[in-house]
Amino acid sequence: MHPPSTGVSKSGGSDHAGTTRTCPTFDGELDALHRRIDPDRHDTIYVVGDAHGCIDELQDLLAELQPAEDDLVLFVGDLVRKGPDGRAVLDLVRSSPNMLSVRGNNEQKFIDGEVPADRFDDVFGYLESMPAAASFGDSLVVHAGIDPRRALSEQSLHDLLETRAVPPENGYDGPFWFESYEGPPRVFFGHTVLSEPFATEWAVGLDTGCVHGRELTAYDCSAREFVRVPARKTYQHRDQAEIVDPWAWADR
Ligand SMILES: [Mn+2]
Repeated sequence: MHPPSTGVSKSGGSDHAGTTRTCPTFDGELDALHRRIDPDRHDTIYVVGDAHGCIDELQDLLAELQPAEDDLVLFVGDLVRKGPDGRAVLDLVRSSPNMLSVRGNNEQKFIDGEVPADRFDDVFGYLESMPAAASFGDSLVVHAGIDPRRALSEQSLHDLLETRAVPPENGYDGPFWFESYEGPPRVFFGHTVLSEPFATEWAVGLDTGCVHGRELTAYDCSAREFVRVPARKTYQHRDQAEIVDPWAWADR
């Protein structure tokens, strides 16, 4: 039997979205790339998984969420690449006062000049301004995850953008970082394509492979539930071996 895929376990107990108990803190370069959000400034915070240019599905999701001006729509990054119109997704986020995204490994590829970013030349400054982490209360939003073997203060930018399985291997065979991670903080993440979203006391996985013809998912931190919209089409094929059942490890 799988645990329920929505909400916080009873043992979680606390109000993760609204109560400031522990402020996640980083050191070094990540300290400057950490955006602290005052949850009291927002009515509801929604955290959204990897959009990868799926602007139509993002509009569908926003139509479901109906975010107000005093809500915050917070993205786990990878707004761009793979899908139909990354520029449209980035433009929507950067022009909306109630939206913010941490950077994903795909934004970082632009920043590092690893891939051509011709259509993003004029917004390069915005890409560089994207934080690597955002936090509210004792919740933390990063693109990929954190290395559970080390303290938050010992994470690198690479850790936050690329972690999937616990090193030395970092592929789709696991063991995944969220199997052994115990917070605080509770970490919201994307990057690893999941067969369904999942929430445990310490991790909330939101990349449900929209660009691969699956779903775009948000977590409503007030209602403590997922909001999911289907992809309109498959923009990029993905092998089943690279889609993780987030609960498989719980049965091991
Ligand atoms: Mn991604």
